[in-house]
Amino acid sequence: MEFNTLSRLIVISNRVQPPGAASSGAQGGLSVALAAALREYTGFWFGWSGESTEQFTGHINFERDDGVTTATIDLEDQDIEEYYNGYANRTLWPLFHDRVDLAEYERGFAGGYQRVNERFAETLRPLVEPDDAIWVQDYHLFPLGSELRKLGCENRIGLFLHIPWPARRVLSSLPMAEELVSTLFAYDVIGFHTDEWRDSFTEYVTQQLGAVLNDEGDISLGGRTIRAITCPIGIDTKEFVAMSQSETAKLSYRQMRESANNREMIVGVDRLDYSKGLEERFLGYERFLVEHPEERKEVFLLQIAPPSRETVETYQNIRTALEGLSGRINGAYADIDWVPIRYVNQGYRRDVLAGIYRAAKIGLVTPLRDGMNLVAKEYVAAQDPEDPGVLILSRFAGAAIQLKDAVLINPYSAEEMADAIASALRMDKPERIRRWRLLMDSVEKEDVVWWRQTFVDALMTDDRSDDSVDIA
Ligand code: GDG
Repeated sequence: MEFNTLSRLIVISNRVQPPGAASSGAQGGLSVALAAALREYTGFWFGWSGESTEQFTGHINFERDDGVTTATIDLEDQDIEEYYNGYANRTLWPLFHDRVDLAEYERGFAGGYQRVNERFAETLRPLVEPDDAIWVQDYHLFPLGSELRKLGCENRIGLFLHIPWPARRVLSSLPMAEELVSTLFAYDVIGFHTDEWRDSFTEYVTQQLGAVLNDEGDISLGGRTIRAITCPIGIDTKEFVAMSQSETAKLSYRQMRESANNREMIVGVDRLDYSKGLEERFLGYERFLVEHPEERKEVFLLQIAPPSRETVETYQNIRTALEGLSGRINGAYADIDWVPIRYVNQGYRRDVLAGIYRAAKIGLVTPLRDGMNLVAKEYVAAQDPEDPGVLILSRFAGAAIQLKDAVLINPYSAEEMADAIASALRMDKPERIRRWRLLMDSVEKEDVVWWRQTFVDALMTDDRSDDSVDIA
């Protein structure tokens, strides 16, 4: 089927956030990207409202906002605790980011996760028409495809995973991992940001579950054949470039430069999450200050880190650790007219952020593990083509595969980070422009529209001879 003859697209994600609110507050990368993709389709975006209810009723609240129809349901407190705070945030998220030490295995979490996926399927099923394509987002909803099949859904159903797929031995530590991963064979297409995540998935299902990889690259198990594709997400580049030239962005750029007082600014922008490598970033920057005392008052680090998942203890711990670390570094090196780290725990409007990115000589993006990382791409898109800044990027972000012309570093090495900061500050303009053009080329070509088209095309192309609908 041709992409533009698609009748409707139903996108499903854990949280649905009103797209009109995307310009303010701390939006996750996913919600911003989905709002942009959905604006061009009929269909709707289904998921949790973020609200709780005493008893789950299955009532759906439809709204139309900024060109996108949303359909949301409220969940019970117990659902939120077990499914969202529990299995999604305390089990799967740390595990899929290689933090087995932080992963919590509770049967109650797994039960709540399964129950909410069933509730999603039962509520959504009556809204699905035969020609709809269904696109499920992320690790919160792994079993949803299989639950929809049980209810007789024969539609094309795809899943996109926004986070890494872990190594087989890491995933093997999850109780019932095989059962969970088997449910993924209810999908037709599964998308990953990088070949590494896709290959890791393929290795797990072939080695652990006995699935068979055929010559075309499709994978079969239990009478179902699925396609695993690499399809890196992008940003809405045109929109972001336009936003970086808006009056608000210009004002925030000017204010930032004035407040920098002729010093160079290094910027980091991240949800406050242990996967983003913020402690290592502060330590790498401290190392730079130690090794380059002459640069001390010439530069400062602005770290914007809006709090996230605050009810989860590991997130409270990382917040406390960062407060301590930034306080210690500032205490050790600050002078009456200079503070080395400006550490800010609040979110800013996206157009304000765009101006801030543009005012920074260095974008410091150093996750320890990250499915993609959209901040790296936003930083590139916001730069002044005549005088762009330098992107320092972790090798362990999915984005490093596309953004090869950034200064790529190992975020665990404070020395490497310190060297990268020093060389970025010294980098001459022709070299900065050369690198930026190559980075921008990628950010422009593989933007969010390309991502959505690539995934939906793969979802709608059924050239496999399988028995797709015989699934329980
Ligand atoms: C997951 C994966 C993958 C941050 N602070 C503010 C703000 N943000 C926005 C950024 C960016 C987004 O949040 C963060 O995107 P990331 O890609 O870094 O990360 P996750 O939220 O972890 O998202 C990730 C992504 O899904 C998409 O597939 O890239 O690997 O973990 O857009 O700008 N936005 C505003 N104010 C802030 O202060 N408005």
